Amino acid sequence: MKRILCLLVWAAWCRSAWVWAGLQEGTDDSRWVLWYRQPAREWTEALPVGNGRLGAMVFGGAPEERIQFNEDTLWLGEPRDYSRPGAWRHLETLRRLLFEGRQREAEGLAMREFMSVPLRQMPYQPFADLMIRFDHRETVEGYRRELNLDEGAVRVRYRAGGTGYERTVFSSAPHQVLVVHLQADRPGGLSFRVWFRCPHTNSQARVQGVNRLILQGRVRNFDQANKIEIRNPMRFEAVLEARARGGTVRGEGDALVVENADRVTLLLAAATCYVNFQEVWADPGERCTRVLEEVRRKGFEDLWRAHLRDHQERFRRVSLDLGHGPGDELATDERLRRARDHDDPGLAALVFQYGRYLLMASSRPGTQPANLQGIWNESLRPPWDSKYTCNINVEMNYWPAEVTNLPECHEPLFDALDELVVSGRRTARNHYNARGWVLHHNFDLWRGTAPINHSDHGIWVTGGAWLSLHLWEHYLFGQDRDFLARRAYPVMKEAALFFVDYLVEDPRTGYLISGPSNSPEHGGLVMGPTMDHQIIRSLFAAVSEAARILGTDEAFAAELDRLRARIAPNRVGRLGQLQEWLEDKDDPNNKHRHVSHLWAVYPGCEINWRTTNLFQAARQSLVFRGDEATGWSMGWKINLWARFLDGDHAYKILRNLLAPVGSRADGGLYPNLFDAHPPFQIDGNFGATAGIAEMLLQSHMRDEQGRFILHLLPALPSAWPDGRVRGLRARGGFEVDLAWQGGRLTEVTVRSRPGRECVLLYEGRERPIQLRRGGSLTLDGRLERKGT
Ligand code: FUC
Repeated sequence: MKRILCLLVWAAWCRSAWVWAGLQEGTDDSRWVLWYRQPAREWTEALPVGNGRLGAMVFGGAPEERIQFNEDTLWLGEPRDYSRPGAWRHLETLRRLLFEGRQREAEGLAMREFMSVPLRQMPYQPFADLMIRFDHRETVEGYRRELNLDEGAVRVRYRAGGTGYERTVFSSAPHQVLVVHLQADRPGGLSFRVWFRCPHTNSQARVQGVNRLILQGRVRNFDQANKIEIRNPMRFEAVLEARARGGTVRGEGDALVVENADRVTLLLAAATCYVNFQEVWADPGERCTRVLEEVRRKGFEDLWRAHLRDHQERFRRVSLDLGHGPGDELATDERLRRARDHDDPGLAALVFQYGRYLLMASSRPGTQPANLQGIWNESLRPPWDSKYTCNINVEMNYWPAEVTNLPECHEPLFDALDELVVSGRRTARNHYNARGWVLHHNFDLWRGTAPINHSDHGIWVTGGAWLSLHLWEHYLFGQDRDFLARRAYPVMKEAALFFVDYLVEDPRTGYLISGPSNSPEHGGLVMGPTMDHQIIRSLFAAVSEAARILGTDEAFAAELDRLRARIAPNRVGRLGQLQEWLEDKDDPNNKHRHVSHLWAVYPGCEINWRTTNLFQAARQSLVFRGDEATGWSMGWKINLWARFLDGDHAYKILRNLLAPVGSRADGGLYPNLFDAHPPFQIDGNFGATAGIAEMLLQSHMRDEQGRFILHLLPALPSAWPDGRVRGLRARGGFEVDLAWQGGRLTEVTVRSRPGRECVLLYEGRERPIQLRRGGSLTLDGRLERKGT
């Protein structure tokens, strides 16, 4: 009898704990869930969690779980300068050869004398897998695996041998640990073995005390070509602590064995010796111990609550409803397959929020920026080394940051810029004998800025200029003058200074042009690619405006204005297209994935609906490039069609993206909704999120008085007749909520933190509004005050 009573009490407790962990504090909205009826077999089916620094892919297996984890500073290599002293002596010859039309010779000379030392940068590395083997049977029932975006947690539930099991996994930003919480619905029902599986040969795991596992290692940098081991100071360590309620925990070999526990919390700390791009002296073991010491008195509930608070404060800033349909009821992989042939507005909204989730999980203040795979990587040789490619990719990662209300997630990029300035000054001096700083088309953990890989695409000079404009955008959205003065302006100014020294007069036209450079990855080394000129003009304009706002550098700003007017302008070519190069040689049948010369339409804005001819020509260029594309290229095209105010065309590209990999275009989504280049590359996810925002709200234009124009529903596709969005940000320091029905705006609310004027624009109707500091205003679809 007593036993039965005990069991009843236990069952009641368990139920409340169950509900508590799963639902109570959780989502107000079950739509933000990716879910599946089976564990992941492939890495691209596993579900990502991350706190910006420590990321994991949860496979959700039963009876064996694999949690593959990463730490964002575990890379090959060591601090070094990649620039080539004396390279600048060849600059004039390179230019002369290119002016004479001798591209091959120029590329050959550049390969010999002008490239980075060494030629390639270093790859990002996986850390290890946390393996858990349960002692229950192979066959399970009622299996469900989910990633709840609103909670920032993966949950797995099933029954085996009459017992219900649940595990919850999240990566805590406030406490810097990965938390794996396991429970069974039967007292003492939890028995398992947990161990590390590490892909690095130079690593060992051991048990420490009664409930800790330690993994220590060093990455190996083996030069395959020359068959030599390269010096490698990068050390790493992970510590796993098991806290069990009921039952026992003991070490056995290099594993921990848990027997007959009621519930268990596994805490994983992981770190490397990386301090910054020039120093690698930290003690990773000490870092892990400190993290675990800080959570010594915290129970699972404390960690969960702190995580939820931190996560939801950010995630819930924006909500989106694009309508509903049968897809809403399906498991995510089934839903994706259905989306190949059917509209699924709920899936579009889910992918939008997933991009925001992935940004929060891979880029938080104090971490490394999101790389080509965010922070998630299982390979020792990841595609393109999972570095930071700057001729579109790393920028696209940050396109959603401002507009989808996660501006602090932009910060890791700004920290990286501070380091890139140091390295980029050396490259500016050694390669161009120029002042300021320059970044070519890639950087890595060691902040390499010199031209890498091959002279036909590596010598592209506007990476730093483009990234500097991210600082400016952060200012435009947030209106934080202090940020502009302290962080943005110094970096932007020096980026511009480089081009003051670098730009060269075109002997044929007399314009100032960029070169040697290239239109990213298209057409080889040239003088005067259009994209460079667009970026440099935008940078000069931004620096000059910033100088005026800050009341500084008057002469320098005037010089930039003068030079800016002399840079080769955008040109319309023989086919009515926007020329990608100085020469009118665009091939209308070329479907190249890069659409670099359209930079001025998006993310730039010098070509816009006011510059009618160029706008039309840019549109024609995009038509020539076509709708088929891979991951990030689709992301870019969605934004471009949104800027061309063509919602249905933007939606057409989005539809190609919202389908299983390879089914509608080269790209598409994996079952876990990771975007495929292919293979997985995270930029496409971020491009899609930004693109959906750009379809609903644009704020890149200003009126004659300099007031930002908030263009409402500028590219709403007919596939989303009814919907609402809350919390998008607009330039000028505004936040916007929109509602629409039957394809028409029904309500708009605008809030202003700093208190500013702006102009609302909807279907040709303009309405200036003035908001007080912290004020808000709600208008109807005719832009009249509600109720009047
Ligand atoms: C750019 C692209 C490639 C790839 C690489 C990481 O260079 O042209 O397609 O995305 O980045």
